[in-house]
Amino acid sequence: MNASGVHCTNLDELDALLNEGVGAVVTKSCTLEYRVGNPEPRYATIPYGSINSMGLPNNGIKYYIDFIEKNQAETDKLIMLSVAGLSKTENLELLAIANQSAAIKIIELNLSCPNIPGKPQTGYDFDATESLLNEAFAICKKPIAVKLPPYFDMAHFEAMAEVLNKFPLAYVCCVNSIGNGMWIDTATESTVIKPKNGFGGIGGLFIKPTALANVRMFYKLLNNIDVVGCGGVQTGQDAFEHILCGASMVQIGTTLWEEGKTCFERISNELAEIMNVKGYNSINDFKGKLNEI
Ligand code: RRO
Repeated sequence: MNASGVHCTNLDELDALLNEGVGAVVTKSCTLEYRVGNPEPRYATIPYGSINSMGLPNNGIKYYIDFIEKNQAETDKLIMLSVAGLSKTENLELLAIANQSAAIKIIELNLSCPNIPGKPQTGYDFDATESLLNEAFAICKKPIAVKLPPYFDMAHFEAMAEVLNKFPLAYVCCVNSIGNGMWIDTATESTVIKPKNGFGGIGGLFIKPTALANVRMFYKLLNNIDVVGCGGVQTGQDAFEHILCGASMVQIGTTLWEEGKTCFERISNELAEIMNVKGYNSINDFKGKLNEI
């Protein structure tokens, strides 16, 4: 599936994804109202990946609910609504609105947008995450998943997993971009994106080791919650590695942005070829079965 934020902000992009070889589609993280986002340039291609500070540009929740109401009944692909309120109150309002629509089957709650000036990521505040999820599950009776930021410390993996294990989450997606990195153009002696003085979320091959570690750790620490892998998937081999770490599904962000929607078929074919060579018939034959030497 696509990673939220890439190829899923407007109807043309969403319709195109539905017609492509994707397993599922997730919409751009939305707020209650339309947001123009941060000033451009706000995405840059860099060696081994990307840097972005889009600033949550989106068309408002109603736009995405309309898309799901129009399309979910006609497609066998699951369409997930991604929500990213700028406050707990906004998140709860978004979930309450989503709860009203019969067409919505699952919601991905984004706890990890790194690019809003002055707004820390909820996923780095364990108490705030627990409090939000407590109220979210009280308000919203639909399956809820979370998109997490990357963690870098064993104590943080354990603290977050302890919180997440208290809730019947549909899945946990690891990882959003690595927040607040920087890339510099030496020729111009300049940052490459404009918002936040050049600080932005890092994605792409750069972050595969961090993504794999997060998938692996949450796969081991979570009880009966699926892990979805995201980060650095350029090839079928990368997808294979995510699944080996424990991912049940894989999201593609930077590669989709750079290559376009044909990446799904290419990566699926490459993954199928690896499975064929290894004699695997289903991802359950190797999911989570990483050899730890
Ligand atoms: O829109 C963004 O700036 C953005 C979001 Br909401 C997110 O979750 N992750 C990201 O890298 N960019």
